[in-house]
Amino acid sequence: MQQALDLAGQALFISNPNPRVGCVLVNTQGQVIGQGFTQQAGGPHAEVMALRDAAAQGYDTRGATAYVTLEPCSHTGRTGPCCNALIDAGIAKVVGAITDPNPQVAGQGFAKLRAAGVAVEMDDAAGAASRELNIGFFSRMVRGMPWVRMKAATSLDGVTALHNGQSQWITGPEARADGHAWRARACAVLTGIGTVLEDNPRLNVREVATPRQPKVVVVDSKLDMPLDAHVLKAASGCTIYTSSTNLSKTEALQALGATVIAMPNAAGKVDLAAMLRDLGARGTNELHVEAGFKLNGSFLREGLVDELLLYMAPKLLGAGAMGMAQFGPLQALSQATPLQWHDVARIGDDLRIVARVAAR
Ligand code: AOF
Ligand code: ZN
Repeated sequence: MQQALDLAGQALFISNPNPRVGCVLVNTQGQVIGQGFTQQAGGPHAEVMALRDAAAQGYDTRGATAYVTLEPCSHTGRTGPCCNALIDAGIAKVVGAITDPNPQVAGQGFAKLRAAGVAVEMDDAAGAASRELNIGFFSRMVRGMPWVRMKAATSLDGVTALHNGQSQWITGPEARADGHAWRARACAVLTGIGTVLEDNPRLNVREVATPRQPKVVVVDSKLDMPLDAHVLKAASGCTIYTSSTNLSKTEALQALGATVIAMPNAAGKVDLAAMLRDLGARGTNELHVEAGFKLNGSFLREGLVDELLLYMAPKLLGAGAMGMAQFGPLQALSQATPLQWHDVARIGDDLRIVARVAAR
């Protein structure tokens, strides 16, 4: 099962919005006869890849055990049901890590296997690892919203930019490259119009090799997006959430290939919670937020952030500078956003902290 989990990890940049799944086939002599992991969306699932691997090597799969990091699917989506493929191949036993939260599967895969006489066992420890690897997929399936990961690069005293806006570069090249790997695993990278106007970022993945680029999402209340902004050329497309009804600007952006979605709240800003539900409905598992002070503050104030990905440089930038998010001022320490350390690592000269917002 550990081998299957390692294989699932190889789908990290590849399978979105499908979950990252690995499968290992072991015959009655205890020999590994096939391995596979989920391919790009619309491509074969892990089980089919493992069965093909076994067939390519001339192995007989009858009587074998399949270790799978997610319940084999029972439905026909873009591909056929893996359950049927396993049954047809004569697999005798399936060890599954966790039930597929997709309502189209949700236990029916295991039931179908059992009904066909296949023994089914669960490996709950592996289930926790599989869930963690697919935190965005589970979030989308269970909550209808992506897993929101907010990235920031700060000094040790939490400064993201000087009073004059200067912010490049607080952290070092290793942290920058690492940040691109987190972009690569996301279904979409989100920023605000302020960042687009200030930095004209591309928000694509450059520092690591990836077969697919994340979508780019911009929160742009008034449709201030310049028609020559880099984000409009995003390889996987650019989606703009707005509260503006300016038809000519909307049409100009659409003519450039952008998707423009009006989602206003009562205050005339973009309704961020509704936007997240819409992104969920559009198949966004992990949403990587790389925004400025104001939009970060709105996300945090509205309780919409699941995880902080913080790179901290060993330097102090002092007063008069900007923090990572504008919210507050709080009146009591009890109003703090409680976090839990999830992971701490040293990346080059910087610290990388992954902290999760604790349930209040
Ligand atoms: C599996 N093995 O490796 C993965 C599964 O549109 P489709 O046909 O690709 O189906 C996508 C759904 O299949 C996805 O939402 C999830 O429920 C399941 N993913 N299932 O048996 C796999 N990646
Ligand atoms: Zn499947």
